[in-house]
Amino acid sequence: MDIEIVQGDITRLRVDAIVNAANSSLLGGGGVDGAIHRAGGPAILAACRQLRATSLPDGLPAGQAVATTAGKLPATWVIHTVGPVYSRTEDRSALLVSCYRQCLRVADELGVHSIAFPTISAGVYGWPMDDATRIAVTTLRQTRTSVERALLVAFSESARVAYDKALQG
Ligand code: AR6
Repeated sequence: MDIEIVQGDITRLRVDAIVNAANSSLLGGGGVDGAIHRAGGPAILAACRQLRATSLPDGLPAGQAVATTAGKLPATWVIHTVGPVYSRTEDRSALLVSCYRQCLRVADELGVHSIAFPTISAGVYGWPMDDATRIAVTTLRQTRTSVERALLVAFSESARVAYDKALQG
């Protein structure tokens, strides 16, 4: 899989799937989650509500992933995942690794060729940017998948620098 860093707004990307850093409720929030629902329109929330009413009555656990329509977005799919909240006392990195792996598993099931990831857990959930980007790059490199192209979306200059460093490591 080819891994590229791109700077900007994930909602603008014309790829087969974009990943949402959601919360377990799947019913929206701030950060990239808010941006995706705003730009994609009500079809995404309707699909999330449908999932909650059927297969996910208790919500989506951290480390798991599930796909919905991307509504009005240029992408075809939104793959929702729930990152772990960062803890200074407990190592939750296995859950963050799982987010990337599960997103690629869902992408494979959908026949996705290109996917874009935000820096899962690095916003509201408090994960240090250097570590979050290192885990993203390492996990994508180590996961076997049919996806051909993964974009890592840097939403800030500091994220771009961190990704560049992680890619060189
Ligand atoms: N495009 C790309 N990246 C973005 C965008 C965007 N439009 N907007 C923000 N980011 P966060 P989390 C970056 O907080 O830490 C929500 O309320 C942002 O700069 O969106 O996993 C959910 O509902 C950061 O680097 O997700 C959950 O409750 C990265 O995306 C909670 O936040 C992730 O930041 C999840 O927290």
